[in-house]
Amino acid sequence: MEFITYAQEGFVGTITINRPRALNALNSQVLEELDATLDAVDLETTRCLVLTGAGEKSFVAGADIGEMSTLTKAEGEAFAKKGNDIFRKIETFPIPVIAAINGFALGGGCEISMSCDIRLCSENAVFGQPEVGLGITPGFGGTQRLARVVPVGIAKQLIYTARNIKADEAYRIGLVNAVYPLEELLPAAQKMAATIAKNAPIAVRNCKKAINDGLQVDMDQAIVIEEKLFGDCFETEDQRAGMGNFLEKDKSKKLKVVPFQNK
Ligand code: CO8
Repeated sequence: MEFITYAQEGFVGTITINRPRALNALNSQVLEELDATLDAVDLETTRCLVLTGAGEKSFVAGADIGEMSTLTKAEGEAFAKKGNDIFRKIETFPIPVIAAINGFALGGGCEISMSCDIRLCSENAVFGQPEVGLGITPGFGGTQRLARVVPVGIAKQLIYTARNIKADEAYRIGLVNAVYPLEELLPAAQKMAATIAKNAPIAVRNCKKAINDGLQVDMDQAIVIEEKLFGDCFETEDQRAGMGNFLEKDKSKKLKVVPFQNK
């Protein structure tokens, strides 16, 4: 791979978009390599992912403007679909994905971060959907996900004005969960991922699925989704070990040593 690196430590995988000379802008090759990297994640041994950008300046400065500049209508639609399919793969990935946003998160950069479960950023992070200034709409899910992550009026203001915001404002509007000094960002994201990875992996996966799927339907259907995924946990070793630990007051049997068990 030329533009993506993958590193595994314990149960945590870190994906780095590595095209710093173009501020990690997403061209077709980056997207294809990212797709292949996600497909190659070993879900038997990986319980949480961290997604970040190479360098100290940019997470992802958007889709590649040079590549987009000559697209026809049909090619524009196809390029949007290519990004959307991969971002949706991240959003529905079986395990949690934490975005460690280390600088510019503009256009497609803000959009890819919003397909992640949790967003943490550095103090130098800058967010925005500058597309209308380029004569296009956000095309990698920005019109849909920003309006679901922050209040709809705030999303519309950011998209219509194409104004960039800094980390403190992103935190204030709820676009990110926390802001760190740059050098602390990746360790903090990996520490959070390791904390998630200590918990029962099937239960964590089922929580992600319950939240994601439940948000797509009304509350009556949503609680049925939750009930089913809750029930499924009672077929896992982790449920027996986790509750057994509590009842026996025996802390020696940690969930993290219970082998991953596919239903
Ligand atoms: N695409 C391609 N190249 C980029 C991009 C980008 N989005 N962003 C930066 N680069 C390149 C620059 O061209 C430059 O390359 P070179 O050194 O060869 O000239 C290099 O990265 C460094 O950039 P700058 O010199 O501009 O660095 P500055 O520190 O001066 O500025 C900025 C940093 C402010 C981030 C500036 O680079 C910038 O404004 N970049 C563009 C940001 C932007 O508008 N992003 C949104 C793009 S549109 C989008 O993402 C739509 C997504 C949906 C697509 C739907 C498909 C149809």
